[in-house]
Amino acid sequence: MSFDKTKITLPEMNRRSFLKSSAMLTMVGAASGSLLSRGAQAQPASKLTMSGSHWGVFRGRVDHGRLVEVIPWEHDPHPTPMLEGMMDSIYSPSRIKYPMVRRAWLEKGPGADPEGRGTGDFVRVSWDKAIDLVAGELTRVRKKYGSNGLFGGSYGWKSVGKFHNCRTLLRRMLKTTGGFVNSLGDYSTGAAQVILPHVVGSLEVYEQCTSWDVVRDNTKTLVFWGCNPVNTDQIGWLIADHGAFVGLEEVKKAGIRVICIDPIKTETCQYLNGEWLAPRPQTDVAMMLGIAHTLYAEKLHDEEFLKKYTVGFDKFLAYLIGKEDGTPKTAEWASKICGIDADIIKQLARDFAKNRTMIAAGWSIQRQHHGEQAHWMLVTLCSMLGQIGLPGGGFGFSYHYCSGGAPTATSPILGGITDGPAAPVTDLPAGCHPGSTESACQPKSNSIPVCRLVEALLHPGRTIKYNGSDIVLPEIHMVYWAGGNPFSHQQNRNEMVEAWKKLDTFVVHDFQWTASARHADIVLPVTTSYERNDIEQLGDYALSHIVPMKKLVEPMYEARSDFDIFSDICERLGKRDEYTDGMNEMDWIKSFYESARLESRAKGMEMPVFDTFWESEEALGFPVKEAQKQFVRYADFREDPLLNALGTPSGKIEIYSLNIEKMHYDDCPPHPTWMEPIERLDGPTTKYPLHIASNHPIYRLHSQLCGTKLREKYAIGGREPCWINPKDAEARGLKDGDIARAYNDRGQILVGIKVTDVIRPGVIRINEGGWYDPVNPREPNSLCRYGDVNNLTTSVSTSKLAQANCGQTAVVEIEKFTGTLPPVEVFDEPRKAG
Ligand code: PGD
Ligand code: PGD
Repeated sequence: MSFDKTKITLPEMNRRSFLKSSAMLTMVGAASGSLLSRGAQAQPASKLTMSGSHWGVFRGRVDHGRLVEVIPWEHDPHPTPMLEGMMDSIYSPSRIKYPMVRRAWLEKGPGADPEGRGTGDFVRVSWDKAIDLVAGELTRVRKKYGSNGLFGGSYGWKSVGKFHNCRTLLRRMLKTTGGFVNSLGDYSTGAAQVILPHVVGSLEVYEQCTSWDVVRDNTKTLVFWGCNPVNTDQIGWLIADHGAFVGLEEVKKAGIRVICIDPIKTETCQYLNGEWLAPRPQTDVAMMLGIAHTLYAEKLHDEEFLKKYTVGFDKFLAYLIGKEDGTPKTAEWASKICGIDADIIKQLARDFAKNRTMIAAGWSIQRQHHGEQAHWMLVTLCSMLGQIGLPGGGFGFSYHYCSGGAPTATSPILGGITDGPAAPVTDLPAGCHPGSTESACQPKSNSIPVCRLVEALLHPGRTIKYNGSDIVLPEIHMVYWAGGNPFSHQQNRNEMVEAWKKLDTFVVHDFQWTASARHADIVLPVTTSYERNDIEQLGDYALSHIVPMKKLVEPMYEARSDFDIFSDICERLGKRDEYTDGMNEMDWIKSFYESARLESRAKGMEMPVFDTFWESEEALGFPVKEAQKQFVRYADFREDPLLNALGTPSGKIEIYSLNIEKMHYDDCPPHPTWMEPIERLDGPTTKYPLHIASNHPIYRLHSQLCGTKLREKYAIGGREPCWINPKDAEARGLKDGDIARAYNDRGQILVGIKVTDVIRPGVIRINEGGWYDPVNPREPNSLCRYGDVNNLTTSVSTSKLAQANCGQTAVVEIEKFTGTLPPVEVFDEPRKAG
């Protein structure tokens, strides 16, 4: 090789297999023993092809054109069992085979029989016809309603790969051919990513954390606050590196004290033998205030830190001690709300202050009504503790996501396909001409907060507040989705189904018959990433390798890549060359690699030429510097707060925000505040007795893989599982394996019962991502047979500040299902597809 092996390495061709262990690497195994895989078996080195996924790097064994084996990469410290499901996603019966159009739409035109969406009455059409229909409808809608009539925000996940990035490819097509309405923010951190720039001057939720090595060597108390990395670090937005599992193992070996604050005794808590504290869900801000009050009352807070690195503590203090509203936020006050004993709250304050404490927070605590307050209050609490910027102290908001805390390698950033040049101006105000520089003639930003699409469909023209600005919700007639599954991720399914009836046309690209595809008018079958070539980096934070993602098998049935489909649509609209830049799949992949090669040269490293890399069947590794292993978040700010000022107006941590004060929002005051959510367990106005924790699933990435054999590992009676505490189960006459109906005013679903004492009384767990399967789609509030939890959640937004989703806000009742069990149908092709 012509490159410096000491700096960049293609690992030795040592193809050991973890296949045997892959199936056994269950979460249960993780909870009881080592998280790292060992004892790999030797495998023959032939016919294996490398690729990558949200679940890790792997090699696929192909026999007579069929993928028969998936072997986790030998350098993966903790392969996930989800890789098994990945293989099945190619061959599962839920695969979309051909372009399909809803019969009423095809025969009677856009908007016909909107109640028929989801009934499965599809007609197969040729690709030519499908492309004509989509191109024609884009033209019709834009001509009649302008680009504001077309929503292309297409929020959601996709597959890994820098080229076949379907959401970006969709936006590129929509931009190239005219304008469209886009989306703002995301469902993961919708509230935190809007509030934290006001508080610490950056999104923070996606920033690197203090490294696991530093935690191991310095932290005395490690708190997982609504945070379950053993589950959620199984996946990556890029290819998962699983570096967090190495960190967790080190923490365990070091014997660090671990406290888990969570209504569920999580896999992380069990693995690390943590102390489990189970507050009422949605009451974390009150509990944090109780700790903060104790710190202040017992003079344990760090005045020096507050003075030097923060602004607004005095105003917050008036609230904390009750000067502002007459209610001191004592541990006793907090205890009544959160259900944790006041003495425990006080002891937490003392322990946190006296020991080096790292608080690792997950994101469920902000996916709730008034979710902005949780992370703001957590930063405030850590500011009072004064350990931010010290080794092993402060907070970390991404330890549970894509292995935050795994040290970052010195590697080039691998570029990817972009959404192209700025959108042509199609909706100019009257009297303006294209290219005008007058401010009144600038195109309006037509983006809406990501979870407000349903509100826009139901209330076009309504003005909503958003982070200091006003947004007029557009009148949308056509929705286009490629990547993401809105009939899984959006809250209040029945409201959404009603809203969708307002649409003329809904187009979906996917490779499986998700509920979104079933509710579409035009469904286009795409390839999985195992049926095409691509390239990707390993580890969102680690960025340790560049991985060749080589095609394993030919496309199934008539599936085509999103890129090819969009290229054809652009051709119909006279824009093919602008869209493709005259390049094909391999040209693009090579161009990304070559740019990275140039960048790496500037960093003093020499990557091999593309062909060598591509043919090597190996991931290209980059070095990790010692400084990265010793990374401490906010150390530079602590060292010199003037030189390394934060991106806030004051350059400091803002415990009180003048910018938020100016917004005058009644649901987001200018300092962290406890506010009752619209509903919660034992809340003052709550109608139903059980809270649902709609956590992220152990064996799925949201709804991805739900349509595969992996379901056999967790489904109960063929339904999505529902964890329930023995006390709550007994009170309702429920036992393991029963099928039950969970319901509230918004919807009803069937679930399979799992009785377990790792969940707090009063709370049930039904994971998000179960496929929506209404018994009769034409009937309002139809029973969902499989168990899509978003039938039960509320679509209210967090506040006027972030307008984010509240997936974790829902209370329900549950009862044994005694009727005739309707069969689950959602995992097969729609009934009348053909
Ligand atoms: P996924 O199941 O990942 O869910 O919602 P999201 O919509 O992201 O959907 C990805 C879809 O893209 C799948 O249908 C997959 O088949 C498809 N896909 C994959 N690769 C390709 C490709 O190459 N081309 C095309 N065209 N399609 C492809 C997730 C969202 O749910 C998120 S991120 C969060 S954090 C929220 N979490 C919760 C929650 O905690 N609680 C509740 N109640 N609700 C939530 N909803 C949110
Ligand atoms: P959740 O599972 O929703 O994960 O990361 P996030 O941290 O949001 O919640 C984490 C923990 O919070 C759970 O143990 C839950 O019991 C607890 N919890 C729920 N409500 C409360 C509460 O009110 N208070 C407290 N203290 N705890 C509470 C999600 C992240 O995971 C995201 S956004 C994505 S997109 C990825 N999704 C997946 C996935 O779908 N599947 C897996 N296996 N891994 C993922 N990783 C990522």
